[in-house]
Amino acid sequence: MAMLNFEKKYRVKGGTLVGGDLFDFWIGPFYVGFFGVTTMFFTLMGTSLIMYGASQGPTWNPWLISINPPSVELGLAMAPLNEGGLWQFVTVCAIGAFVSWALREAEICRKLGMGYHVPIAFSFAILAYVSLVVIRPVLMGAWGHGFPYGIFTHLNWVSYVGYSYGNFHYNPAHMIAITFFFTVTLALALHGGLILSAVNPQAGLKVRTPDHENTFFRDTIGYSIGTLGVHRLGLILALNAGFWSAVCIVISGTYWTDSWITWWEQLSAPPENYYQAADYFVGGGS
Ligand code: 07D
Ligand code: 07D
Ligand code: U10
Repeated sequence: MAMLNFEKKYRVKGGTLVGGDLFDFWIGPFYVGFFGVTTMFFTLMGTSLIMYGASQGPTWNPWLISINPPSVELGLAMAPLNEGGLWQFVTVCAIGAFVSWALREAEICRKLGMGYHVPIAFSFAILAYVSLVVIRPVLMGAWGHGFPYGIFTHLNWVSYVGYSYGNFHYNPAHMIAITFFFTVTLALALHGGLILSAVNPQAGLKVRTPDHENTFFRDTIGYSIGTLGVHRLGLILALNAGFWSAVCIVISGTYWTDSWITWWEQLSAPPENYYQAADYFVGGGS
């Protein structure tokens, strides 16, 4: 009830980025806004195109439907509709829908007088997606390097691309990204666990304060990051997980085209003129 009263008070006009009062209204629980309309437009377009692609065969099995990018030979040209053109249109619609969604979030933040942290966070997911289907394909010179839009086919793509670079686990940015993903999971488990243990006690026990929460970690590991700090940490860990994911895929096939295993060998192997260089310095530059 409190929630509904609050909504009644805050649902007033203003704060939009585009469109003024035109779409400044709610439908049921959803705020619409200019970017709500563009979100719906791109989502409906994109979904219809995927449906059309599915209707062209060979299957209606949702696990197996796949909208494939054009062949690599086509380069960065526009493809005929049934030979990758659909994938190109779906990609435009997907980016249109994701960016619209982020901007709609930003308008809602403005209306509420809040920071832009959530849309900024979502923009890192969008960056990861755009790095897969735009940045890397453009750098490599062909839309064919994007991933296919299908549940199983996109898994095949990840596996294929992974093995194309030997062992993808040796990609240093992939290591950093995975470490952030694991760390953010650990952090959320600790945070969720700590909050529930303090503020959702068993019947008969008192709710505990942030002092208890701080003391738990000071007793355990000697330091507490604090109630605000843990949220800053969570956000920064999650943004880094997305950012380093984008990096790990963009550098594969561009900066490094060989197996990722050899990237490490190259680091430890002496350069060709290593011994000459050593002699040079030992000899005092003579
Ligand atoms: C829980 C929020 C809800 C979102 C959900 C996803 C669709 C797709 C479309 C039939 C956490 C909704 C799904 C709208 C239907 C068609 C054409 C988010 C939550 C429930 N993947 N991926 C999945 C996407 C990539 C990889 C599942 C999207 C990259 C691996 C789902 C994208 C790479 C595995 C899915 C994307 C990659 C998956 C669960 C976009 C590297 C799995 C996702 C737009 C990032 C897992 C069968 C989930 C699975 C899985 C969606 C991109 C790897 C179908 C929308 C190319 C290894 N991916 N994915 O819970 O079970 O996300 O696959 O970039 O093992 Mg994927
Ligand atoms: C791209 C999703 C963006 C989503 C958006 C929103 C909708 C709406 C609607 C629900 C980035 C979509 C919204 C559609 C839905 C409703 C209503 C998120 C994206 C904008 N890997 N690997 C990663 C691990 C191996 C390989 C990333 C682990 C193998 C390749 C991450 C392991 C080989 C690529 C990661 C492992 C391999 C990756 C993915 C373990 C295969 C990538 C997370 C334990 C043989 C990809 C940018 C991510 C990447 C990627 C983790 C193993 C290959 C760090 C833990 C060794 C080719 N891997 N991997 O990026 O970096 O999320 O993509 O073995 O391309 Mg890997
Ligand atoms: C957090 C938190 C916290 C909380 C919280 C949460 C984080 C401490 C206080 C939140 C967390 C949770 C609730 C937990 C669960 C969440 C997850 C596990 C994350 C994943 C979430 C999901 C899987 C759910 C996803 C659901 C979604 C995205 C909703 C789907 C809704 C829509 C598609 C509608 C969107 C609305 C829009 C775009 C605008 C309004 C539009 C309409 C209502 C439709 C009408 C359309 C129009 C007016 C436009 C007309 C269309 C046009 C012009 C197009 C025409 C084009 C043609 C081609 C025909 O920390 O605090 O607690 O709770």
